[in-house]
Formats: sequence, structure tokens, C-alpha cells
Amino acid sequence: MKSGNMRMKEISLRQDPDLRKELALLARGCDFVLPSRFKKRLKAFQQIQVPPSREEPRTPVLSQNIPKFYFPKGCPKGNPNIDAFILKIEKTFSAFPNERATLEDMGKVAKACECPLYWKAPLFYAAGGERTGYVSVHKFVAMWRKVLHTCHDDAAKFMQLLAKPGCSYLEQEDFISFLQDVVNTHPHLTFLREASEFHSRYITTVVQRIFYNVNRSWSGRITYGELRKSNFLQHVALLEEEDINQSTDYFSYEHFYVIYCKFWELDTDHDLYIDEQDLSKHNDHAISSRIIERIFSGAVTRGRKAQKEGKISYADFVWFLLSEEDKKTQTSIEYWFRCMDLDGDGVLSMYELEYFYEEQCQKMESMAIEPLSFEDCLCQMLDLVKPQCEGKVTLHDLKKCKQANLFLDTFLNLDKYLDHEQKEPFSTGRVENEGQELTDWEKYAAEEYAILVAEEAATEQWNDGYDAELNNLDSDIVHEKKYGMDKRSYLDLASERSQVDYEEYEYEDDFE
Ligand SMILES: [Ca+2]
Ligand SMILES: [Ca+2]
Repeated sequence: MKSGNMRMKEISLRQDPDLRKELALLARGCDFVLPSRFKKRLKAFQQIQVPPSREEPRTPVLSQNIPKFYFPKGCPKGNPNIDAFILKIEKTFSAFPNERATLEDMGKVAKACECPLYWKAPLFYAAGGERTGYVSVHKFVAMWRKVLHTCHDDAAKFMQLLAKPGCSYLEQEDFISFLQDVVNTHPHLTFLREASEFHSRYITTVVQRIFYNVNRSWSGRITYGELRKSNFLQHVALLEEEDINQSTDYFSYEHFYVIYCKFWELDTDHDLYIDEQDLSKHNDHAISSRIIERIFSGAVTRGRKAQKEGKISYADFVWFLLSEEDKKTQTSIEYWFRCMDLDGDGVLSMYELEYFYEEQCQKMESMAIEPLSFEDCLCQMLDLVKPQCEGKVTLHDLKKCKQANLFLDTFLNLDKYLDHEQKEPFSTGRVENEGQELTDWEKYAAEEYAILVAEEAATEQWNDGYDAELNNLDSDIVHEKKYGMDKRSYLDLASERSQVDYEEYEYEDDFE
């Protein structure tokens, strides 16, 4: 009888699609944290001795008949004439002294390989260029021939060039030499080139944005599939044609400037770390302290190396700001969901929602605003999200409802909650047409950039006027003095300090 029960249990476990999915992930070595309900079931599953099945013989014949359908390195298309490609590359090399290409020559080599221009540094380093300062035609051709034989699409090729030997994923540091080359040679980054202490800040920002958008699994390792599904390589290709600021997902200098300035305002001692108090000052204390506490408890910084006690790094701040200013993206919804799911069971319970709403109520009362009761607020929110399972909001529900920003701000950001209440009545259920519209992040970054530039211009004008004619304080200048305050360019100020503070600062610090 007992064994019969075990057999039943085993069958039901094996048929459970969720468990099968988790087991498949485990088998692939994914570094996932299993929800506790799965852990228990997994244990039960592992304890069951599976007796060899007598009545179901294996059918090895099948595997021979099924054509190969899994191509991690891209599906081979036709029969490319690799020798013709190689001939073209050899011809390009023949124009260089001793048939050796330096990093400066690699643009031409990249074009001969029919790759986007900014693949030049990855091509150079993959052929061992950093050891000698050049690559010989033989070394390069051997490297590229192997790539052409084994990799059949851009994602596979790019991964092969950037990944560490034997790795089939990309980690944060794998992008550094590629991005340093973009900084060193992109025509729209000349002013950044002169301020070498900011190279690492720009590179950190772009790396975080890459992982924010591409690494959908939050594993810290970008896979072939993730790279292929993302728009990252299109953005790399566009780097040679467009204004870098058009790359609003990754490379925009203006976006970097906004993110860095926002951090700089909070990081008053400029050690590139901020604590809970610093972060709570963001947007004039609009964000609930309970959610800030969650950020500092590691709810959304898991996977990155241990941080300084009680602090988050600039890299973490990039994730925070992107999530805070655009609550409609997949990563942002995941970010806040992780923060709000206090017990980590994959569901936002009524208790968890009440915990965060309580602080919003207290804040409203202190501002003499009468808050909705939790019950009324909950009704509104459940109406908005329409969870599949009554009384439990899942990540899937939030992503599906298209108005996750309204839901999240209700519990996390009082300013935005009050804004939404005035501007967009929850009841309409209107979903904006998102065709060519700017994203919330793009709108925010454009507005903030305009403000920063205006402040800087005002300050410069004030400084010039002040230097030229101390006595001639006309009304404009008085105005500037009043509103421009003593603010000077953040970059100016920071670079003055950098001579003392940042001299020994290296990229690695940003990846802690
Ligand atoms: Ca600090
Ligand atoms: Ca929960």
C-alpha cells in the first residue's frame, strides 16, 4: 500500500508543470532561488526512488529521427563561402605595415568582416591584441575562421568575441573594454574623453543599463537567448550612424548625465555610496521609507557582490532610478514587486499591501489630506489589476494589467500617487496608445536634462558677469544669482574634487 501511495505521489509531482519547469532550470545550472513551496516539493521529489519502469521501454530510435532544433549559437544558414570572407580580410590586412593591425586600424577590419564598426575592439581583443598592441593577419584569420564556423548569427558572434574562454554567457566586466573603446573613439563623446575620471562612471551606467534591459533573468549572466531577444546589438550597430543620445536604452550621454547628477546630489560625501538617509532625499522624500528599507535589505541587489554595510553603490542607484522613473517596464515591475513581496512567496498579500499603504496614510494625514481607507484603496487597486486569484496579486497580474505604475505608486510614492489621482482617474481603465510615444523614462530624462543644462548656463552667465563687472549687477544677473544659486556644473565640481577623491578609483569599484 505504502509503495502504491509513493507511486501516486511521484506521478503527480512529475506531472506538475511548475515543478518540471523549476527542475529543468536547476538542471541547466540556473542560479535561481526556489520559492519555499517548491523547495519542499523538490525535496519530496528527490526522496522518491524512481523504480526502473518495466513496461515502458525506451525508444532511442526517435532521437535519431528528430532533426536538430536547438541552436544556441544560431541556426546555420546555407553554406557561407568562408574562404571568400577570409580573402577580403587578408586583403585589408595587406595594407597595414607588416600585415599587423593596431586598435586604430580595427575599424577597417570590422568592416571587412561585415560587422558593425564598434565591434572593432571586441575583434581586436578576441584575437589577443592587448598583449602585443597589434594583431597579425594569421592570428586574426584563425580567430575569425573559428567564429564563422561555430557562430551563425550576430548574437552568437558577439558573445564569442566578448565572453571569457569557455563561457556561454556575458558578465558585467566582459563589456568594459568594448565600452572603453566607444568612449575613446565615438565622435559624440569627445568632451567625455577629456574627463578621464568620468569614463568609469559612464561605463558603469551603460553596463547597468545593458543588464537592466537584457538580463531578463536577473542572474548577472546574459545568455545567448537574452542577447538575441534584446535590442542591444541593434543599438551597437546604430552607434556608427546616429547621435549617441538617440540610444535612449543604453548609450545616451544625456541620460548618463542625468543619472549621475541625481546620484551626485544624494551622495554628499562623494564616496560613490549612499545610505538609506541619502536615498530618502530623492525627489523630496516622495518615496516611502518602508520601501527604501527594503532596497537596503538586499531585496533587489541580490546577485551583485556584497556591498558596503548599509549602503548601496552607484550601480545599484542606476537600477533604482530607472525603476523609480518608469514603472511600466518589465524590469521595473519586477524590481518593485521584489521589494513589496516581504516574505518572498511570489505573491503580494493583503497584509503586504496594507503594510505599505499604512505609511502613505500617515504621510497624507500629516499633510492634512484625508486618505482613502485601506479597504476602499484595495477595492480600487484590485479593480485595476484584476488578479487571477482573489486576494493575491502576482507578478504576472501586474505585468498584464498595463497600469502597474498606478498600482505601484499608490503604495510607494506619495507625490506620484496624488498626481495620478488628480490627472488620471483610476476608474477609466484607459490604456495609452504606446506606439511612438516616449517612455516615462525618456520623458523624465529629457526634462531633467533640460533643467540641468539651464541651471548650468545660468551659473556660467552669473560667473562671467560677476567676474567682468562686479558693480554692474543688473536685474538679470540678480535674477540669476537668486535662482542659479551657487550651483556650478556638477562635472566641474566633481572633477575638482576628483583630483583628491577619485584618483585611485577604477572600474572595478563600481562593480562591487
Ligand atoms: Ca556617500
Ligand atoms: Ca508575499
